[in-house]
Amino acid sequence: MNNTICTALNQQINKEFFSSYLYLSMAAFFENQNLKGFANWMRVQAKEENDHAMGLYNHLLERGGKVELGEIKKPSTDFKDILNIFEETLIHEQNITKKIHELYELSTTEKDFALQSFLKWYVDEQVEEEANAQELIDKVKILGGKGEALYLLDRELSARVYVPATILTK
Ligand code: OFO
Repeated sequence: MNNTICTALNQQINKEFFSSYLYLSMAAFFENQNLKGFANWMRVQAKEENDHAMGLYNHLLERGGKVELGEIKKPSTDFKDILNIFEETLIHEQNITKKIHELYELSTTEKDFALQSFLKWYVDEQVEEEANAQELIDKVKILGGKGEALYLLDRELSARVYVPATILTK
């Protein structure tokens, strides 16, 4: 594995850990509002992000690359409301998608086809990540902050359970 790829993968590991941090921060905001279902959804999301980071970490090691963990940026703690959080989530995921696509492009220019094959999982995952955030934005908008409906959505989101990402189990 060449140095350019190694550096890029280490940077992506950092971004995935930051994603986990960001969603934990959002989970805490929900928890403080007693929105336990929303908080649960974000806690599960944070665990999945940890898996995304570990998938890249494992790939680097498997290929004889050097893992260099960097500092994790402080995530925001200033969220306005539920809608604002899911809008922030979508913007964040769109940014991650861009980074994954850049990595994919790099795997082509550097002719690292093992990395390219590995990254396909992340390309597909990002489609799901963006769709999930968009779906929650739409639902919250439809509910328009109505108490009873939000309570039901909170209940729905409390059912989300963490399942280890298949990138770690295959
Ligand atoms: Fe949310 O997909 Fe990783 O970062």
